[in-house]
Amino acid sequence: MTSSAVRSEPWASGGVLERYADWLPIDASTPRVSLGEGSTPLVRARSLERATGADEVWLKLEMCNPTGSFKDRGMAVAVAKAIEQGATAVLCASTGNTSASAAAYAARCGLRAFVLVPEGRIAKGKLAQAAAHGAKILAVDGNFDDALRSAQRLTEHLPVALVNSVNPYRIDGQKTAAMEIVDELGDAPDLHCIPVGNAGNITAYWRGYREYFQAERSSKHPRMLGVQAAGAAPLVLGRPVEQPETIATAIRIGSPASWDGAVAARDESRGAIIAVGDDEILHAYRTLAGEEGVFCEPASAASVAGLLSRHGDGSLAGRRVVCTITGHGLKDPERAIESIQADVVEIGPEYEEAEAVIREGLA
Ligand code: AN7
Repeated sequence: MTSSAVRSEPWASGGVLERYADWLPIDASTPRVSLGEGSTPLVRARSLERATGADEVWLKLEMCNPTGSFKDRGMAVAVAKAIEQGATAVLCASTGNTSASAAAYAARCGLRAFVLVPEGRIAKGKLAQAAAHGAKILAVDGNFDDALRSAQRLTEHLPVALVNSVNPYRIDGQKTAAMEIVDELGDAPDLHCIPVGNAGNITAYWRGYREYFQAERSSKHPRMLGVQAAGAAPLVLGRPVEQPETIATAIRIGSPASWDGAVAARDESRGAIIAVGDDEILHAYRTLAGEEGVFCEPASAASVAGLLSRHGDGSLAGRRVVCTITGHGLKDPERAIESIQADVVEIGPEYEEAEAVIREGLA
């Protein structure tokens, strides 16, 4: 197969700038930046179908993007546009995944990356990614909201491109996930569940669903169910939270930048934004890993926790549901070790000891 034939296949890993070029604010002069993001798996979740009574529950595995989170879709577009506009450096504030993604795409494109992260409050895997890709890491003695405020001011004064989701190209890149879902299912789902932190992604999905509906690629809009952690739920409370707290560090955000986008997604879709407790998040986290084979990070499990909290009573008969699984469980191994009881037996090097344990396990 020639390379151009590979590129023309919708499932080939040409990335979102290739696959969704017609839907993005790009032209022939925009570099086709890609690490093969997008075209992520959409898999059925039978245990959630049983719990909710829904005809179909699908998981959109955005954790399968190249750096292990949904951020890569938007980062590919934001970095491409930054290069097109002459930038040589990118900057972001991050609870971890944005910094991992920015660092990776910057490394690939020969740009400098500066990332501001709340010190001690980002998962180790994400920090390792930013370090591995050679980003300059600014460990902020404050929370994400403080870091984002600084990041926005810094980009006003310095020749660096801001690649947080306040950058509209991030939203455009991320909306392609909703388009992929419609392309794969043949229509929009009835309900879409998604974790909400800085609120860029719910804004992006809603834009993707709307644009596809307007272009008659789908016959309906889904209701959007945004899910926040109870200790970091400004959109549920209707006001910013000064000291957000949750074990789901990715969504430990008190003052979401895309507040209006999230509210519009909620109201225009006749959906809801709800809060779930850390215990519910951890329950969903364990269920996804143990019963579906999907090891995501806690923030990602919030979408499923929200689905179960609203519809765990089996009220979704006849409906088709999609949950976005935003980030990979390997990013936060410490949380997994702390909150999932490992089934470990210590044995000597002899064959017989291993055999005895396995015989007992099979019994
Ligand atoms: C796994 O990386 O904000 O509502 O700085 O990493 O679009 O913010 C991450 C957010 C959900 C929430 N799931 O998405 C960051 C950052 C995971 C995340 C969210 C994030 P938004």
